[in-house]
Amino acid sequence: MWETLWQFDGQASGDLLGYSVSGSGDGDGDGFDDVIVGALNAAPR
Ligand SMILES: [Ca+2]
Repeated sequence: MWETLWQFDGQASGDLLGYSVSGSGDGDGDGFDDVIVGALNAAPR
Protein backbone atom coordinates (compact mmCIF):
# COMPACT_ATOMS: atom_id res chain seq x y z
CA MET A 1 0.00 0.00 0.00
CA TRP A 2 1.36 3.41 -1.02
CA GLU A 3 1.06 6.58 0.99
CA THR A 4 1.74 10.11 -0.26
CA LEU A 5 4.33 11.74 2.01
CA TRP A 6 4.96 14.90 -0.01
CA GLN A 7 3.52 16.39 -3.17
CA PHE A 8 5.27 18.99 -5.31
CA ASP A 9 3.87 21.01 -8.19
CA GLY A 10 6.16 22.15 -10.96
CA GLN A 11 6.62 25.80 -11.85
CA ALA A 12 4.89 25.39 -15.20
CA SER A 13 2.97 22.81 -17.18
CA GLY A 14 5.34 20.55 -19.11
CA ASP A 15 8.48 21.21 -17.04
CA LEU A 16 8.72 17.46 -16.35
CA LEU A 17 9.26 17.76 -12.61
CA GLY A 18 10.27 14.31 -11.40
CA TYR A 19 11.95 13.32 -14.66
CA SER A 20 14.89 12.21 -12.52
CA VAL A 21 15.00 11.48 -8.80
CA SER A 22 18.15 10.56 -6.94
CA GLY A 23 19.24 9.98 -3.37
CA SER A 24 22.36 11.98 -2.77
CA GLY A 25 23.37 11.19 0.81
CA ASP A 26 23.74 14.15 3.13
CA GLY A 27 24.85 16.85 0.71
CA ASP A 28 24.37 19.83 3.03
CA GLY A 29 25.75 18.20 6.17
CA ASP A 30 22.63 18.61 8.35
CA GLY A 31 22.59 14.92 9.33
CA PHE A 32 19.64 13.97 7.12
CA ASP A 33 19.92 12.29 3.74
CA ASP A 34 18.81 14.45 0.81
CA VAL A 35 16.89 13.80 -2.42
CA ILE A 36 17.48 15.61 -5.71
CA VAL A 37 14.51 15.96 -8.08
CA GLY A 38 15.12 17.12 -11.63
CA ALA A 39 12.76 19.03 -13.91
CA LEU A 40 14.08 18.50 -17.42
CA ASN A 41 12.20 21.33 -19.15
CA ALA A 42 12.15 23.89 -16.32
CA ALA A 43 13.33 27.33 -17.36
CA PRO A 44 15.90 29.05 -15.15
CA ARG A 45 14.65 32.17 -13.34
CA1 LIG B 1 20.93 16.90 4.34
